[in-house]
Amino acid sequence: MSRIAVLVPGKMHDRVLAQLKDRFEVISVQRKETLDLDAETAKRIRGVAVSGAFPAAWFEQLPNIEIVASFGVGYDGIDARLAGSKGIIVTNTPDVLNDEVADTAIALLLNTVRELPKAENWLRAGNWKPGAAYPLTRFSLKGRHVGLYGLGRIGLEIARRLEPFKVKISYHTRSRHADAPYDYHSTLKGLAEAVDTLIAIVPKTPQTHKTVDAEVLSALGPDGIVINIGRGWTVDEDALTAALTAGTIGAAGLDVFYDEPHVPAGLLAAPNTVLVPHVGSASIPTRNAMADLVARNLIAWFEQGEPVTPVAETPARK
Ligand code: A2R
Repeated sequence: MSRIAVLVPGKMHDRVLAQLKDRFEVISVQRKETLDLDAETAKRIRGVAVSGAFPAAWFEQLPNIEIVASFGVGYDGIDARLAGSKGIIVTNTPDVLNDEVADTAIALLLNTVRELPKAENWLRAGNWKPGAAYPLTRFSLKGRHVGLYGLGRIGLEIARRLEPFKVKISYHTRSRHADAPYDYHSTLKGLAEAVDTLIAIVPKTPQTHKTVDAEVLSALGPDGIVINIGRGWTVDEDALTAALTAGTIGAAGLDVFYDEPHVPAGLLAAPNTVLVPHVGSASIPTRNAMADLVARNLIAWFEQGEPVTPVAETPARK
């Protein structure tokens, strides 16, 4: 019996490939707007494992796909509604990365507040000599009021980790989360007015585009700190650069950028920034867990007829 054909466009975690190769015929192709596939091969493909975007044109090229298993929790690169309308399942990798991303968020926050990367550079540059000390940091986490923009799976883990730091915690989401013991604000501007530290952990959607804008930044105030661990799409980078440069806010820690891997020169030059290259979930154990979930989704679909973690916009079964 011939094996089910699963397409892998572009780069994919080795652990996904190894598990898929055990059970399926894996067809790897380069990631291009139009995939390099003859019509016969394209017709045989029933599943896809992808990391990053899945352009809408690929749906046209692959008439018999049943499932697109995406590596990562955000699936903004896939038109899930379109997939759903075609009866195609999209899966992502939620939960298995919550702890890692939340840990990274706390590290980014502390590094931004206490300037540890700068202090280390200072030491490595040979500045630590008798009588010389790294300057006291302007900010402390003590007494801060942290606002979470997003209180989903990851946001909640960040909030829980913040509790022992004895900071006040508030949040903004579209709807109040009744079981969350934090102050709710129905607008992002209202949250920014109430807090001095904003952590963004929302998905990339039309509604979240550049919502951390000049107005929100100015509401945070001159001692304000912005941390973004969700998507670069959410922050107006020009407004952030201007606010940091003018001292409208105090500091920013960013893991994600609008047009990765491009980091705007203005942000690189701006004072008081900690900039890291989208490493929120990027540890070997967590990426392994994400890889296993990608593979499990495809295997569960083809062997049991039910994926493990389908996204809300697409069917959970055919
Ligand atoms: O709005 P709600 O109550 O559904 O809360 C969700 C919130 N959210 C928003 N908040 C305000 N305005 C919006 N337009 C808006 N859209 C969504 O973001 C919820 O609290 C949170 C998303 O939570 P989850 O869906 O559980 O996502 P998770 O796993 O925490 O990951 C968040 C994002 C991913 O989509 C990736 O882009 C990134 O983190 O790695």
